[in-house]
Amino acid sequence: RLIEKELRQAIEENQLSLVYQPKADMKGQQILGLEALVRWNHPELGWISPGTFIPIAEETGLIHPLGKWLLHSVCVQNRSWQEKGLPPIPMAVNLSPYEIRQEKIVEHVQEVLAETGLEPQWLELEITEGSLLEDSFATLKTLEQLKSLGIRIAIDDFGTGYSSLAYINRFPIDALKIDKSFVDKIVLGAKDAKLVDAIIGIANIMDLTVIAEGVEKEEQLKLLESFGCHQFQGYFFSRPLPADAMEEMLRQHN
Ligand code: G
Ligand code: G
Ligand code: MN
Ligand code: NA
Repeated sequence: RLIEKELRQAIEENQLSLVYQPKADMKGQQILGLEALVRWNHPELGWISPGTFIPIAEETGLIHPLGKWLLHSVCVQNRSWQEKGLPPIPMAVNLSPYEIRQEKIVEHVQEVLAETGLEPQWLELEITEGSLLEDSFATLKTLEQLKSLGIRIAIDDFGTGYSSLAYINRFPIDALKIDKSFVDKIVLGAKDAKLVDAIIGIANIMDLTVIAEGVEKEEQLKLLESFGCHQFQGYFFSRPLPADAMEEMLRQHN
C-alpha cells in the first residue's frame, strides 16, 4: 500500500516529530510530567493524525521501528533538558498493544536507556487498558520486567474498556489516567461523577497517581480536585507543544 511505503519513508527521513503535553498539579502551578505525542508532517499531504497512521503502523509492523524511534527521541529530549539544568520530570511514551506483545520490548527499552544514559525513573510507559486484556499472563510478565528496569507504568484511557479494578491489583502500575470521555461527563451530582469519585478513591488507597485527561474547563478541574485527583492534562492547562515551546514553558513553571 502507498501509505505504508510513505510511512516507512517518514520514519527513515525524519518526517515524524514529537509534541509534548504537560501533566500539571491540580492548582495548575507546577508541571509534574509530560506526555510525548507523535506527529507526521507529510511533504505533500501535510499533517496526518496519529489516529490515522498508528493503526496502519500496527497492521504493517512499522509500529516497531516507529516505537523505537519514539522511545529513543523522548529519552534524548529528556536527557537534554536535564543537562540544560531544568528540574527533572518523568516523560511518558504511549506504547501500542502490539509493542507490549513483542518479545523484545524489554530488551529495546533497556537498550534505549543505556544508549541515552537516561535514568529509568524519568521514563514512563502509557499502556491502554485494552492491552491488558489480551494474553494477560504474557503481558503481566512483560510489565513486571519493565517495572524491574525502574521505569514507571501508567494505564491510559482508563474507563473506556472494562475499567476493571482487578488490573490495578494484578499489574505493576504506578499511575492511572482517567479517559477524557469520562472527564467530559462529570458534572456535579451526575452518576458518572460518582463513579469517577469512587475510582479515584480506590486508586488513592492503592497508592497510585491519578491523572485526569482532556480537562477543558475549570469546573471539571475543581470537581476532580475535590475527588482527590492528583494531576491533570488538557487544553485548560496546555495543548501539546513542540519541544522549543515546551522548554520555554518548563522554565516558566518549574
Ligand atoms: O495526539 P492525538 O490526540 O492526535 O493522538 C491521537 C491518538 O494517537 C491517541 O489515541 C494517542 O494515544 C495516539 N498516539 C499519539 N501519539 C502516539 C505515540 O507516540 N504512540 C502511540 N502508540 N500512539 C500515539
Ligand atoms: O490516547 P491518548 O490519551 O494517549 O491521547 C491523548 C490525546 O488527547 C492527544 O492526542 C491530545 O492531543 C488529546 N488531548 C489532550 N488534551 C485534550 C483536551 O483537553 N481536549 C481534547 N479534545 N483533546 C485533548
Ligand atoms: Mn496517552
Ligand atoms: Na487517553
